[in-house]
Amino acid sequence: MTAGSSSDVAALLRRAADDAGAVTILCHMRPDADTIGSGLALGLALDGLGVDVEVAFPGPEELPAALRELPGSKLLVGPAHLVGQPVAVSVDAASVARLGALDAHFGAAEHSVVIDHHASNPGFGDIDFIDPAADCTAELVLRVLDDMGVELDVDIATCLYAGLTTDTGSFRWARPESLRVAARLLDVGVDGRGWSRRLFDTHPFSWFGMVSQVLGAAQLDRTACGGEGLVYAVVDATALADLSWEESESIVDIVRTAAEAEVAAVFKQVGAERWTVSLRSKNTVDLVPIARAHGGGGHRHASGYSDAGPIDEVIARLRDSL
Ligand SMILES: [Mn+2]
Repeated sequence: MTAGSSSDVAALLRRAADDAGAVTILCHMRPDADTIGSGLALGLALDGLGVDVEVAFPGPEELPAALRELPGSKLLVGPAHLVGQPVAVSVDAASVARLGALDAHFGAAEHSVVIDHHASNPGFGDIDFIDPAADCTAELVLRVLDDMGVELDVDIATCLYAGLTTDTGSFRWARPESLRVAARLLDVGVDGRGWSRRLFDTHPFSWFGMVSQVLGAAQLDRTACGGEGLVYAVVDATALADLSWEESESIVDIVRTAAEAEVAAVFKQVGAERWTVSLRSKNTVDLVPIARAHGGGGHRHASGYSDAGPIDEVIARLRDSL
């Protein structure tokens, strides 16, 4: 693996375009707006240059409804129909494990590229363009597109904007560069108001009942984390009922507002005794080593991992590791 720059990635993709080549773009499991937005933006740009493009994410979860409305979703291919092209690009995946079963396509490519902004990313491609100083992978894709000389259109800009606004919490923790990029994308014609509503402010009515149940049972452990406090909630299969999996993703943004706790956790049931854990911290606690200790990864103030077993044991394991 080689630490690479946006211009290294741009040169490789420019060669693919000049040779009428083919590129596979891989997004991470439990796909969010940054991985899909980054993948589709890059896919649309390459498609416009005559490259044969396929974009995919691993199952079993389906694409969140809001992301199905993104331009370029026609480029998405189900895992079973993926060809696996000579150039493979992983977007927003913090490790090869986040590609699930699609890792085989990444490993089999003649040229593999990692574009990501997770601090925990060890690098797993032939070219690793990883910048933890970026708020989102979409910004890194934009740097590649700029280096390729691609002119932004509203469809590409919309996909980038979806990743940007999601990974900055609607710009709440956006760095100056992210706001400059946002202005540029809005100038191209992105419907910022509409995408905020679709991405953050739209839920089925039954989401209210799930939130009520889950928050009503949330726990505050003031002594955890060296006295800095842990607040947590559990979204089990019963609570989620027939809601789509992505409806549980917003819970952590409510739970983390508890004034009494530095760390917030949401345990989401994904199987009989299988859980994904979302972690958030406010100031002092760096979540990267904690998530890594559980086999996961992420950012300083937002990370996650998977665990298995009875929920009481899963919670205890987290508490003991803080
Ligand atoms: Mn991201």
